[in-house]
Amino acid sequence: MERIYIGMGSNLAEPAEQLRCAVQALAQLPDTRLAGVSAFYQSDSLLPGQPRYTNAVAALDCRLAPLVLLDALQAIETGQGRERLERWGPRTLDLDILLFGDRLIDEPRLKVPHYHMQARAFVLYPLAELAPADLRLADGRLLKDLLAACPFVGLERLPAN
Ligand code: PH2
Ligand code: MG
Ligand code: MG
Repeated sequence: MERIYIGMGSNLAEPAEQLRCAVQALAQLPDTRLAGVSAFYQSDSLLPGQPRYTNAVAALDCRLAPLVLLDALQAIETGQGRERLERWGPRTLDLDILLFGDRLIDEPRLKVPHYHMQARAFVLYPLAELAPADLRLADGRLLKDLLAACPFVGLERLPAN
């Protein structure tokens, strides 16, 4: 079993409901145990002119190979109405593999640790709720150093999932 952290985001069609539905789907993946879900957080989109996002992180203990998991996540996104019209367009559901055990993955379809996660408060703060305080990414960076460099700005932690 490897510990995997999934970043979840939605800014269309009842985002919090989309995330709750995605959590149910993650819990049903084969060879996978859902180990935790962070609080939900709202923030403005990184791209102006889009609805606000709701984001969270899920922890999985999983035996699937990385690209098999990626296929399964894309199937969940598609099942929840994700349309791939433009890069960074608004979406009903985005499921990103943030960390995959202690693996560094550099495949055309999948880079892990997830690119840009170090600069995204809506990824780091929910991740920090689930990950051990001394978590070190496969590339050597410490989560607590990333958090220290990424202020908790523009994030609204919602009271309940
Ligand atoms: N995802 C994007 C673009 N902008 N903004 C927020 N707040 N949350 C996201 O998940 C997000 C975004 C593309 O993946
Ligand atoms: Mg994303
Ligand atoms: Mg994505």
